[in-house]
Amino acid sequence: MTTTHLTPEQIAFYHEHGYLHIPRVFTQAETDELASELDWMMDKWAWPDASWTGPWRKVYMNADVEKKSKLVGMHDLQFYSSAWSRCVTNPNLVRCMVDLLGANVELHHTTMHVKPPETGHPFPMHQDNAFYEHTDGRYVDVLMHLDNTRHENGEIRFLPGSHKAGYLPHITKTADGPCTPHLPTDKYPLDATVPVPASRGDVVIFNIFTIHGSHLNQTNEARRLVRLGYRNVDNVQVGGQSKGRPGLMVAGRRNRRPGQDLFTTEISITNPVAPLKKDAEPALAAR
Ligand SMILES: O=C(O)CCC(=O)C(=O)O
Repeated sequence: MTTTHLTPEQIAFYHEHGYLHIPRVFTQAETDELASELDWMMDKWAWPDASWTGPWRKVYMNADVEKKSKLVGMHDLQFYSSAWSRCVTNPNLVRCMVDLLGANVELHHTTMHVKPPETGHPFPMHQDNAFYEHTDGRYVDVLMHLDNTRHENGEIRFLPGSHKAGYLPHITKTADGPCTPHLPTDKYPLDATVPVPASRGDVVIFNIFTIHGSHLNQTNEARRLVRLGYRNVDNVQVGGQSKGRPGLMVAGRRNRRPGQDLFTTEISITNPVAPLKKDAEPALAAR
């Protein structure tokens, strides 16, 4: 275990390029446990196909692959597995978040991204702010690696420095109707990006405005990543996934805004216990 605080060089790299690879944040034993819990959730809870929609699919996949390509996904793994609750509060990781976000840090969400073997879903270039819009850039996405990544299984790729331009308009509909938000493939091709391969137990982090994507998994093994989103607690969410939902404070305190009420204890969503057909869930929700 080597991570304590980020070095000044790491912090400067993140602010300059909008991403950072941090090796060995999790031990081998922690990673093994998280991987085994993730496999259990893939079997018992996850959407077997949470693929993104849009015209980009025909650019990055031929007709045969496009038909077969899938993404296995679900949100908020910490609600289903205590090992993943420990993951989101891991002291090494939280120290890194404090170094980048300030003393008061809130967990926003976690999302599983598993690219199944051979035709595992590519991601077109996009900014995560298109899915959970925030007021400013004090939001870090963390990709926790359960597998080693490389070109063949679709490692994460970034457009360095792209976070500095702020939030860009995304394609969200076509003539056929709505599609998953993404940037135009001709202006933002996947190939014109920097690959960041990483090892099991590493994290690769990036700013909510950093443009990124990844290629197809062409190997015969799944590529398992989980995204953990953390924000400075004063960075107010404007729209999208998990808006209005309080998150766990992983460092410091929640400052009270003038007139701010306490959180409600009422649940406003329904969560039927049965029957629940996993594959009946809308694909777009899987972010
Ligand atoms: O899992 C991947 O390869 C892409 C991740 C991604 O685009 C995201 O987490 O926003």
